[in-house]
Order: sequence, then C-alpha cells, then structure tokens
Amino acid sequence: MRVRYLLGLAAFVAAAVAGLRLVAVGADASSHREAPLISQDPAVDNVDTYVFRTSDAPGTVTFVATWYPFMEPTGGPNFYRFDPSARYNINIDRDGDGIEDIIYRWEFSNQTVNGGTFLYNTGPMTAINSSAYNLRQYYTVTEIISGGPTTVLFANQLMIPENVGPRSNPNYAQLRNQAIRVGTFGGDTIREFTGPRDDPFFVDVGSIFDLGGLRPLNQFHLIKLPNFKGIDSTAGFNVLANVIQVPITRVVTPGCNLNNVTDTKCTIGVWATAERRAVRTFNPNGTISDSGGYVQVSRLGMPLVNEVVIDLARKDLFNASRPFQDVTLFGDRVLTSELASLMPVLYPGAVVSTPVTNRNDLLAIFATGLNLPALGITGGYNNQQQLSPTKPSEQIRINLAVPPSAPVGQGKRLGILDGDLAGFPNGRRLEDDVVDIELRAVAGVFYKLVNPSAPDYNVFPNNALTDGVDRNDKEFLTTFPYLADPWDGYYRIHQNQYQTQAASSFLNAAGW
Ligand SMILES: [Ca+2]
Ligand SMILES: [Ca+2]
Ligand SMILES: [Ca+2]
Ligand SMILES: [Ca+2]
Repeated sequence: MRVRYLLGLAAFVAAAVAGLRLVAVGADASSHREAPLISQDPAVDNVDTYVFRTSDAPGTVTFVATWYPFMEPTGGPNFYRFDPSARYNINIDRDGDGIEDIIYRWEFSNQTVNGGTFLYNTGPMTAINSSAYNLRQYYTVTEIISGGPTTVLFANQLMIPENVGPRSNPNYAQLRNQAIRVGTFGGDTIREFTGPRDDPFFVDVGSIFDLGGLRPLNQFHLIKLPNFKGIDSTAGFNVLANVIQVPITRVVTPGCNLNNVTDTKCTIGVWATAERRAVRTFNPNGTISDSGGYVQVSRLGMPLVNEVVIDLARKDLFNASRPFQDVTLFGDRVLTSELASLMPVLYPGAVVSTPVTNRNDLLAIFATGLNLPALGITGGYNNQQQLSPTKPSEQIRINLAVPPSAPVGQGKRLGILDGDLAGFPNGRRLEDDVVDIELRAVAGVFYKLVNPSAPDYNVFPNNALTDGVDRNDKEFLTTFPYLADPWDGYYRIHQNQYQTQAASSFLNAAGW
C-alpha cells in the first residue's frame, strides 16, 4: 500500500511539475519545463498564449504569445532576445479542422552598434532609437492567409530594450509607448508590440512542486503542513512577448454576426508555435550557422495540455505536432485523466473522487469547445460546429460574439465558473486564474454542465481547489499592450514577495 501511495505521489508530482510549464526558480531556466527537448531551448519555449476581445478598442481581438520562462531581470550584460534563427507564430483556425488559416509571424535580426565594448547600453536610453542602445534587435511581422495574400505588416522594427535599471532606462513607459506599432491595412487598423514584459502568469509552483501542495489546503494534504497564503513563484520575472490587435472581422469566418452568440462562424481556435531550421552547424571560429527547412519545435494552445494530458514519452512529439494530428497521435490520452485519479490519493478524504475515464467534459474544454445549454446558451458556445462531426484538436477556442465583460485585466478571475462568459475557457484573458480553473475542472466541476444526468461534482472542496495565488504581481495596463512593463534589474529583490505575503510564522520557519 505504501509503495502504491509513493508511486501515486511520484506520478502526481511528475504531472504537476511538468504541469505548470514553468521552470524552477533560476536564471538558467533549464529544468522542469513541459517537455525534455524544449526545456533545453528557452528562447523558443512558449510560456503562455492568450486571446481576448478588447474592451478599450471595440471590435478588436488581441493575441499574445509569451516566450522564455523565468527571465531574470538582472541577466546582463547580454540580457535576453528572440532568436534570429527561429521564427515565431500565432496560428488561427477559423473552421475547426485543426489546420491554421491565418498566421501572424515574427522574425528577428540582431545589430551591435559598437562591438568594441561589452556594454548592452553605453549611456541612458532616453528614446527607443537612442544611440546608447548598443545590442539591438529588429523584427518583421507578416500576416499569412491560407489561400490569400501574404502581407508584411511591420518591417524591420527596432525592438524596445530590456529594462536594465533607472540609470539606463530613466523613463521606460515612454520607451514602451514609442515601441507600439500602428498600421492600416485595407481599412483595418492593426496594433503590435514586441519586447520584454512582466510575466502575466501567476502560480504557486514552489508549493505545487513540493508533492502537489496547495498552501491554503495544506491541512487536507496527505502530508500536512500549516495552511498559508499562496506565493507567486513567477513574481518579479519577465518574459518576451508578441502582442497583436486586429479587427475581429479580419480573423473570423466571413459572415460572422457578432451580435449573435450562437453564430459558430464567430468562433476561432488559436495556438502559438516556434520553428527552427533543421540543421545547426557550430563553426571553428565561434559562429553558428543554421540551414535547411523550418521544423516546428514548440507548440502551445490551452495551458496544461502537454503537461498533464500528454505522457512523457510523447511530450517532444506534441511540440512538433499540429492540431489536426491530435486524434491520431494523442487520442488515447484525452478522455482518460491521470490527474483526476491522483487527486483523491493526495488529498485523502477531502477531494471527492471523480470519473477517470470518458471525461467528455475535459475533451470539450481542451479539444472541441463547450456547449452550455445548462447556462441557457443553445447552438454551441465556443465549439466549432462548422464541421460535422466536430473534429477534436487542442486549441484555445473563443466565441468572439461574446462581448468583453470588463476592462482589460479586470474580468472575473474564475471566468465561466463565476458566470463571466467572456473568460477562460472562452479564450484566455491575462487575469484568468487558469491554474484554479483547471484544477477545479479536473476535479469535475464542469462535469454536470456537459453531462446533465450525471452526479454533480461541483461540490466542496473540489470547487474550492486553489494554489492561493489569485492575481498577477503587477497591475496590467489599461491600454495596449496591456502586459505590464518588465521588472528592472536594479530594484529586483525576489525575497520581497515572501516578506510581503507570508505570515511571520512562515518567515521564522524559513529562517528569516
Ligand atoms: Ca513551453
Ligand atoms: Ca482551418
Ligand atoms: Ca508577473
Ligand atoms: Ca490561482
């Protein structure tokens, strides 16, 4: 029995560790990410993907892809940049076949203004094109429409520098505003921003790594500890971000009626990918050259899928695969939830056991989109019923006919679970607490919505599972690009988060 428990714990931890796709706290960001190969290649490692309707810009949708997990703000003198040998994509499927119909693509090039110094910047950077900005990166954004035109939206744009500190960046907000690109294409206004940002994701991965612990529920755990507030493990870390905002009519199936939430033409699916060239050569003079065709090395739509749903043996394959292949390659993993079987083991006598097999509620959330007649929405909520039968594939689905419910960053963190139909899993907003929502989803709180005649698992504590971290550590911006400015290297002290959030007994236990 004891061996079985330990095996269960080990499996849960493996799932949870990989599950939150974030690395252990450390500047090298080299471990614990969701798949073996991508964990060695952080510059092309997707951190998160977001898509939401934008309340401050009516009629638009905003897409966000973040990269480079746990970017340490003090990481000079080279700091962090996108990889010029890779290309970064946000993919949109508008008919539900698992094949992208629109791609927004970012490609990069580097420039060193003065190679005779080791400095990232040679003085204060008071404007984005300051001559003191030495290690520069430029980027081009292209829109590729399947069967339609390819349009260069923004060519050779200078990327905003890192937030080095108050001497180097006396007014970072000013630089950020200079780095917002705006263009008009066929009458459509498109906004774009690329560069370092505060990581908008929030999670207590430090506790979850420790045998699946949820600090506020420590007394329910198999191995009890005093209850505590959650601690945001990503607090004070940055990511690299691509943010693009376009009119909804540019990305949905033509004819979508945005005043009709039952119009399936208004639902799209979204995921981000990174691609590298097939061959890399390390040259004797210290340079690297890449050649050959592009190969996909990273993929991220819905949070947690490659981490908890896909088994270790196929995680690298998932990163190389495309949504239309999901049923063939991973179909056996979708309807059976390994994590659901482990929750009652880890929280014995507390978490109510939920079905492990035939989890069509999880299939709907992750792979087909939801129908919610129980909430009075008939004709589909965010499933893509343009195909019959619906073809399952893992994407973030969003019904863009659902209007925004709040200013950007201020929706209800539990989204649909709190009656906010504009929130996760209808798209994904910055403020959506996807860790809590997905913990509760695995614990069955959506089960009865999808299976009306089934028992109700939306009961305590299944519907109260939480890591205790409810929001980001920085306020989101109320206007584009919404993600908060990156933490700077000078003022960053990671211990601050513990000292402001933890109880004195916790600090004593930690030896502070
Ligand atoms: Ca990743
Ligand atoms: Ca398609
Ligand atoms: Ca943050
Ligand atoms: Ca949370």
